[in-house]
Amino acid sequence: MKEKKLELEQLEMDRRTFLKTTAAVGAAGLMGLGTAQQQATADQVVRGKNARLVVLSSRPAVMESTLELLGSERITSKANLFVRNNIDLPGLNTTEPNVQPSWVVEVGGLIDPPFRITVEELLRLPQTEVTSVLQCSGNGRSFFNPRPSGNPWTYGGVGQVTWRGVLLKTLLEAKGAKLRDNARFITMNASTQGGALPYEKSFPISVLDYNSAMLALGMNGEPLPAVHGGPVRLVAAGTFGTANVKWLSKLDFTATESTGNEQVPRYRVPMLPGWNTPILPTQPGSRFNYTLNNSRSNWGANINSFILSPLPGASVKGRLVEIRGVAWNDGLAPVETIEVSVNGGTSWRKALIERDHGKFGWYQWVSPQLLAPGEYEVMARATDAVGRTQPMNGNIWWNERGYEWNGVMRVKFKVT
Ligand SMILES: Nc1nc2c(c(=O)[nH]1)N[C@H]1C(S)=C(S)[C@@H](COP(=O)(O)O)O[C@H]1N2
Ligand SMILES: [Mo]
Repeated sequence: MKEKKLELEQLEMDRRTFLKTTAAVGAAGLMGLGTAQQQATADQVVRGKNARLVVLSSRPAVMESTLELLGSERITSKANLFVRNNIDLPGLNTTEPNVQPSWVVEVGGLIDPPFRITVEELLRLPQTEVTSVLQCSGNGRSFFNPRPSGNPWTYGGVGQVTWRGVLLKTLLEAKGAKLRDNARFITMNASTQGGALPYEKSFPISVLDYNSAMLALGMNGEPLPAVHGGPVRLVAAGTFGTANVKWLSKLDFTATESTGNEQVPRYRVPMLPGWNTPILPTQPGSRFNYTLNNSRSNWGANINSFILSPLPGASVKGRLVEIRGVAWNDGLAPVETIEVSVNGGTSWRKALIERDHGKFGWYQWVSPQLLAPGEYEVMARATDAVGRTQPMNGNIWWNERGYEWNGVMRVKFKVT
């Protein structure tokens, strides 16, 4: 028990040191990519991005948003949305649309008949809108101890956007295409145009029913920005970013999941096979030999919540302090409660859910607290209708590649 507590304190110290260092030199300095002066700013790496995004890598482009920016808008604007490219695609590093009406998506595999469809044709089919949280499964990686390798995301690898496109179901209906009985997975490929390597990912076919899986052509009321996958991207609401394949060129219905590098060993957590069952705990610092059978892909997003106000280190006026934030999950069950503690977890109080954006979006919550002048640390913990909740110590789910962090967030601030 004592050991656990120490571990927690150590984790918290690492986190604080990390946040301080990050603020001082920029995450790029930590990655050894160069000094803060040499590092290009987000708007220089991707045209149209807010310069305040934190660049984690400039080639390929990887950048995260900040708690402040996430708290400043209900729907994350294209300027403030994180970017995660596995491949350097300089020609697509812009938030402008990628206008290519004759772009083709090939749909095949275990489907009759297979077909090809252009972006122009997709735009003529019935369009659906869904607001959902897009999050990199590596978000929060830098809070794991010991720190796994990979981009050192803090909290900014996430955003809430409104997608517009053609539901896969609608598309199959429009084409009169029927799945064969042995179709179990949707396996997607990104375009290899511009010399890009193939990016191949699979989803279990159940995303068709639960996740509003669509070929997205628009984001936040505009054509899909080039850097976010324009002209067409697969979006399966409620799932982690990784399988939401940008620049989609091929979609196959398959009996098994892809064995490509992006499916295994990358983007997996140790566990028994299945949809969104808990991660198998592994010893922090240990190695794990990922196979399709002893691990699963990052699929449904695990439940999480962020405190967006006050910001870490803020000084706010008492006595009435409104703690604000967001919570979300995979959309399979509603987020029911967000509990807030301002005394280190001794007591918790239910926050009020002020607004939601549908089952795949953020639940915005507020917790009014009467606080005398002093120093505080606030925590928030979300729980959904089937009892899924966040661990107090996110490190219990430590995994070699640092995915799916959802530990309870702690924010220190001052009341004057
Ligand atoms: N073609 C392609 N699709 C991709 C990726 C990629 O590198 N190439 N990265 C994936 C990952 S890991 C994430 S988190 C999301 C990020 O989406 P964004 O860059 O639009 O924010 O895209 C996913 N789709
Ligand atoms: Mo990701």
